[in-house]
Amino acid sequence: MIWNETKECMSRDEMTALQSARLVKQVNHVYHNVEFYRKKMQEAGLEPGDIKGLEDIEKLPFTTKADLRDNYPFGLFAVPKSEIVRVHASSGTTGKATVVGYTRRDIDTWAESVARCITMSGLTREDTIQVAYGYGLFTGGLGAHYGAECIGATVVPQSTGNTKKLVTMMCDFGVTGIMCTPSYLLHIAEVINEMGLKDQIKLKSAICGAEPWTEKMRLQIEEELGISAHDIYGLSETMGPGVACDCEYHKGLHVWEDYYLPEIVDKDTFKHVPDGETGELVITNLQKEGMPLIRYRTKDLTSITHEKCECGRTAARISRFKGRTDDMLIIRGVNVFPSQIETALLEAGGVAPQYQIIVDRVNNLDTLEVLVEMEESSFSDEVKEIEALNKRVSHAIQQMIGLAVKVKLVAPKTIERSMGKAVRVIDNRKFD
Ligand code: DLL
Repeated sequence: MIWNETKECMSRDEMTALQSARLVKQVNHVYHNVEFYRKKMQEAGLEPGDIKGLEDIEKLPFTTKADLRDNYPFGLFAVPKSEIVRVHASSGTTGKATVVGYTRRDIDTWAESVARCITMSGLTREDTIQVAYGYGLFTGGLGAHYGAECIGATVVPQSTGNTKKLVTMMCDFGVTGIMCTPSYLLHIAEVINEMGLKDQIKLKSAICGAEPWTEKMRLQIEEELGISAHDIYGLSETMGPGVACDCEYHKGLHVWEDYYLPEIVDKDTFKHVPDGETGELVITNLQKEGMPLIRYRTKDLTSITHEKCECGRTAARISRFKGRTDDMLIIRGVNVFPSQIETALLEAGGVAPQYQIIVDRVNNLDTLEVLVEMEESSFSDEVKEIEALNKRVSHAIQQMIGLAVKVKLVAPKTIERSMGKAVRVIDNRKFD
């Protein structure tokens, strides 16, 4: 297995040949099994035979999050439902989740992608790994879990929640690896200090992702905990965590190109940009069976290099993410679109769709506050009425995005109006 021999890599020519063969096979698979792709290719005047290898990739149309939403829930599945052994889901822009399905082989492919990342961080079957991503529809928990089991490590499926308990177990179980969001790991480091247990932890490596973070923050984590911290990238649409991860040199994230074909396109023209130039990352699933995506526009901005890394690996590297082309926020690892909050406000009633989202980071934990204007008819001096409205609005938002939120109701017409685009989001966290 490749994750056992992490540094024995293919040459670029071998990789290109493998990618070409897999692309041709994948295009045939989706054309014959997914009406959406068949129609899209026909509209573009394409037949599967027109795609003979990587050189033809730009002929293929893109796939977007909207396509997933329009085909909700199972319209993009490429195998009979009986072959699907798992589904995951993440936030859609308006409340409808985007659903992904996996065959048994997909679960293995995914586990192997994550296993390669864990191995690259230096952890082995001798290690005990605490998985502190959320378990459930989010791909973080189970994705990390299966990857850690795949290398034969002892897995502690902690999930998120009680941080003191997590720290106690970290000490008692002799945990040597942790997988969680970087902001949560900084919070865990604080709790370790508060509990006076710094001397007792045995952590060696952390594999953190699911949200943007800076090199400065990575170094801070390494210093506070005396460990090596690695950046893992992925998205539920194309599988989950494990598309790419950085090695011990931390000079970009190695993409597992035999599974995920990366392209970087100009965010306006959608044409390929040269290596080193920033653009939108587009991913094609080369090996996924259940719901393969062809040229999926991730909306994540990065650049790519195909130069061999100092570590010896030949896998292309993408740079730390430089932002997104859309307005998606990632709050405590949860994806939130401002439009979801707007939808929740309209559903709750009694408030105007005039709002402002304020995101901050307090003690290394993200906080979310939403200022909402009351409608004239619900504006009153009755404290109880206002409290009831606040509760209803908070509940509606929480139901929609799955995160606790502090709602502050304000008088009608007090949120500053903008001449152009409304300023919906004030993000006080620093990512650069
Ligand atoms: O966040 C999958 C994941 C779980 C990745 C655990 C890594 C670790 P989604 O919820 O679908 O899936 O969110 C995907 O999160 O398009 C990026 O915008 C952002 N993201 C994920 N990893 C990173 C990272 C998971 N390392 C979206 N750096 C992606 C920056 C990241 N952004």
